[in-house]
Amino acid sequence: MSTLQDVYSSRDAYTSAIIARQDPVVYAGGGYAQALSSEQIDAYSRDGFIVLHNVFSQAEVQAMLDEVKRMAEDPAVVKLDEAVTEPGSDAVRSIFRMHELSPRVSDLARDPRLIHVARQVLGSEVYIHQSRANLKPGFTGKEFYWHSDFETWHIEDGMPRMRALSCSVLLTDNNECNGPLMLVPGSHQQFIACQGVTPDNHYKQSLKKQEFGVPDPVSLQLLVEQGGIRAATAQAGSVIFFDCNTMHGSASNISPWARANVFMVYNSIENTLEVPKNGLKPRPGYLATRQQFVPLEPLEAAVSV
Ligand code: 6CS
Ligand code: FE
Repeated sequence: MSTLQDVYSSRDAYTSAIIARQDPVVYAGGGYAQALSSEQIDAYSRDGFIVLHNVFSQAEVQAMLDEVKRMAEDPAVVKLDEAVTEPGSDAVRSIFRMHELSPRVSDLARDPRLIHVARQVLGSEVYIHQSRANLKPGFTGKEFYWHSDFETWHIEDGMPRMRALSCSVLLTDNNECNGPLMLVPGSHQQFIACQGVTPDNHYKQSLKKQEFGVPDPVSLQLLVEQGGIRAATAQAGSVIFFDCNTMHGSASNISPWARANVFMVYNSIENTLEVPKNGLKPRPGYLATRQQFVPLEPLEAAVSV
């Protein structure tokens, strides 16, 4: 194990800190693959996210939404550890490992419209670190508090560096009323080291309602004073790509309109997981791939063979 101080240490003391990012946002100058234009790459690099509108057709979205709804009602799926319920109820909040549970989502993970963006930004081949569907039903869907995904993946999963990105494929319209993803532009340039000591098996609680690995109010206020908050409202079929360290969250859904998204987390094959920090036990494989780091084959290549 390295004796060097971890540049992104967090949850090891009672103080918080703001640490400048030590990693690129776009690797290899954005030249590894051609998917986003140079203007789009610049916007992603500056803001830490980009929204691409109408990437998937209505028919594609409908098929994926039907699949997610079917799975959320299938007792054989609901009883899996992969299915996480809302705090205080049996309603399904998230289903993890979607890219292995669903052939349709397995294809989505390798879809050229997603994977080439990930390859271009991360400057290498990529694999799926985590995938999931989030369901935020009308009236009762609960919030996700502000967080940086990288903070959790670094501390709880041992992801070494900031070289991963998420994409959220919108399966319903995300409007200002149904709890859309909110992001803090520019926040990916700062790492917020969080207070508190992580309890054992923290994921059982955090995936319902996260309380450790969330920013303190002063740091959050500073990030928002610098960058503001953007609600990523867009129609079904749009995709939000965001850096692993972009501060984000979403409010509850008291509107009648359901909000459902499928998330894919791509990690660089050069950034595979090490041991978790602070002596924590590794989380289960359905939250963080650590057995096999196989580069994903884009679907077009697989089909043309
Ligand atoms: O614990 C995790 O890995 C995750 N939790 C949240 C709230 N967002 C990203 C990721 O799925
Ligand atoms: Fe997140």
